[in-house]
Amino acid sequence: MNALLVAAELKTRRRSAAADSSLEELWRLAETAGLKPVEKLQVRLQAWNPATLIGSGKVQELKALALEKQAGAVLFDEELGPAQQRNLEKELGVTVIDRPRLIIEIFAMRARTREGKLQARLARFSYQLSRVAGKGGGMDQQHGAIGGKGAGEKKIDYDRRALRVKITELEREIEAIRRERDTQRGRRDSVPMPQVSIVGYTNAGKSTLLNCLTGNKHGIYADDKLFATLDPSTKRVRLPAGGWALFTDTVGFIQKLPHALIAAFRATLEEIRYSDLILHVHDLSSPEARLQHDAVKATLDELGAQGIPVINVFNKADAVKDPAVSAWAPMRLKPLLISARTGSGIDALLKACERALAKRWGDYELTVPPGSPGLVKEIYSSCLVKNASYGPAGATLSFKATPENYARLKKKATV
Ligand SMILES: Nc1nc2c(ncn2[C@@H]2O[C@H](COP(=O)(O)OP(=O)(O)OP(=O)(O)O)[C@@H](O)[C@H]2O)c(=O)[nH]1
Ligand SMILES: [Mg+2]
Repeated sequence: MNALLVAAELKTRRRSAAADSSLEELWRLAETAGLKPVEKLQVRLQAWNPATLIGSGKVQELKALALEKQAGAVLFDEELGPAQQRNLEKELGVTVIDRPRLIIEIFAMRARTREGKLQARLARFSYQLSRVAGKGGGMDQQHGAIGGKGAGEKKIDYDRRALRVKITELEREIEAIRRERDTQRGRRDSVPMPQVSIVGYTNAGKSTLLNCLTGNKHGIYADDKLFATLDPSTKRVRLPAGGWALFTDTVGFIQKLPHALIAAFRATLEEIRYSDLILHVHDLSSPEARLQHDAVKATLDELGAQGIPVINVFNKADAVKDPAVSAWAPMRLKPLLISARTGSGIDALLKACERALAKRWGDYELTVPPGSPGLVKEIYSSCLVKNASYGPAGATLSFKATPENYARLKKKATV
């Protein structure tokens, strides 16, 4: 279906690069949703029109253009009020979709796991609820006799209740899946490998990076699409000194990520808060790297991940001619330039991960009595072993480990 794309801003405000990039991104979002964008318009307004966002003259222009381009949908980069959306649909005679709804629909289309699907449905219902719960403001509430409720209002009450019931059901189901995962995490923590979260703007190359780290090019799905990944995947990665860490690739972020989505994906995104280290992956080749950095930073803060150490990784270094001058990577972020495609900079990245993780790790020594090869192996896989000597009392290993892991291993060595 052909789609027209519209971004509106006030004339009183300076033309912003952010608005241009946001409209550019809407184009890609439309394609991801399976629509065929045919034209994008930037409308500059004297004032917002409460009924249709843009003025009636502009609406007529749009209508003519939609006809000419045979567009079945008009996409707005701004969030539309429920009444605005309805009025515009009536006037234009085509489907009208705003940016939050488009992103939510993409999530619903791309979710693969049960949890992902439930979360996408939850986001859709919360978004709908936020629209029927809006106070007055142009809603078609038909007030009846004084004291009684009009038919319109009763219907709104009914819709609201029905949505709340669905939302509660979905939240319960997601909570059950989440509890199951917490139990799994408990199990995972019994071999406490350090946890590293790979986060970043959508399409920055997070999944490609994880594939590169595991040496399996076709391990997880990576594609030149927005929101290629919705469901997180965790892989074991070997660090240069021989220990292992768990790296998790997760859903990407975007400017104006709808709140309903963050809320619905909270269970998935909260995993980030449990990690020992965050790799914030940037797309060095994007002219919007700076905006994207800010959007990711804001979302991380919203998720409560402020206290976790971050390594700022700038990916796709192969795609820029002179990374040092042609791209945005300020020194204060201590940028680490890599290419997940060619593998350049990956060794340095793993070393940096190891160093960052080692800060949480202390130096320990443990003697494992003879006849426990399993325990020695476990120390090698969950710690950074620096030295090992063998004597009649067993194997004496000195290593770096988290305090929790050392306590656990010590208990095993003494039973
Ligand atoms: N030139 C170049 N392209 C890369 C590099 N890393 C990833 N890409 C490409 O960038 C696109 C997006 O990569 P993904 O790994 O799917 O990105 P992502 O961050 O996981 O994206 P989402 O899951 O959609 O949020 C793909 O077409 C990759 O081939 C790189 O180092 N250099
Ligand atoms: Mg991905």
